[in-house]
Amino acid sequence: MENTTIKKQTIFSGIQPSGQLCIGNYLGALLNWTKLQDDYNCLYCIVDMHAITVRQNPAELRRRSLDTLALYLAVGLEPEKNIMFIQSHVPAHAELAWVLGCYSMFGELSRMTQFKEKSVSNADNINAGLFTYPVLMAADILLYQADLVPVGQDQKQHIEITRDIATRFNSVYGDTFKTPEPFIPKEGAKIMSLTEPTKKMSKSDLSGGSIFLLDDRDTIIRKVKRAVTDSGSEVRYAEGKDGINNLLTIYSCFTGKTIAESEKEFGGVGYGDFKLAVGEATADALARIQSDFKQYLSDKEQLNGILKESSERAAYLARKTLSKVYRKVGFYSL
Ligand code: AQP
Repeated sequence: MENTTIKKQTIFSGIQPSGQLCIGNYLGALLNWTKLQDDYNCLYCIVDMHAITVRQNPAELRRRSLDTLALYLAVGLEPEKNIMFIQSHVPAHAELAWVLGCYSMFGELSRMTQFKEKSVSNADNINAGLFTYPVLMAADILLYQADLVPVGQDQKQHIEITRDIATRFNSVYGDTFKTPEPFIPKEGAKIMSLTEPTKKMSKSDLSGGSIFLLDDRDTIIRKVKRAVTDSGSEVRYAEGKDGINNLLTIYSCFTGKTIAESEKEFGGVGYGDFKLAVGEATADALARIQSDFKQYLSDKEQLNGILKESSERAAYLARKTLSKVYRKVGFYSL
């Protein structure tokens, strides 16, 4: 019989524990991850080293790192199928980032949209880590020779620079890194703020524009009711209707319906009733995640066990790439 065994491809992605996770993180990243766990070798990281590029409260950062793992589990990521670990537990990330920093150009890092945006929102703390964020992200991905990186649209530029850094390194030293591809969901790739629908929803926005995965039902419905829409009255996906487009996207993602089906369902329905339906669909979906989250969080020993085993597996894989890189650049080894 013909051998049809095909080696599974590797996937790497991560989320910063820089705030409560929002439905942007869920629909743009986590939901997509759960669909990949059977067919790929998946590594899902909690990127605490990235998080400190913006000032964090230490106690909260520590707590949120564990909350994030409990959320990974609550959305359906299984520890047997995925390596789920905390970035700072695997020192190879920082080590490779230093080397790659020497193959990353000031000009290309200056062009990163996230750096420009975060320089505005953190004008009092435009630190070097914020600037070299994409280099650390490149290290995260390249360490595991990832084939695919499932991210929201906002991270596409960072995958492109990762590819450029890998190609540059490979052209000097020969084949060392696999050049990864971004893997962006068709729907939910960019969930927008409810209060400013031209801006992406973000976990660090506390002004009411973001729905957090742990928000209670009333809060979710109240936030959606207050969502900015337009002066029209038709629930239709169209140019210039950013608020309605965003709500339609959220509704379709949570109900599994297409945008066209959702438009049809709300034909002739006013914005008020539509918003209520979006709020309820969101709250229903999140209620299931929240109850599982509480259960996982109550067993700290289990969470620590997963982190320990996963970081050992990740460190083993990372070390292989790092040793190769150190040899190629000429570091003396004992
Ligand atoms: N609004 C969004 N729509 C779709 N996907 C999104 N992602 C984030 N926001 C949206 C995706 O979530 C993953 C993790 O993001 P991150 O933690 O690396 O940081 P981020 O992109 O900077 O997310 P936030 O929520 O905006 O964090 P803060 O507020 O701390 O800066 C990524 O795959 C991202 O694409």
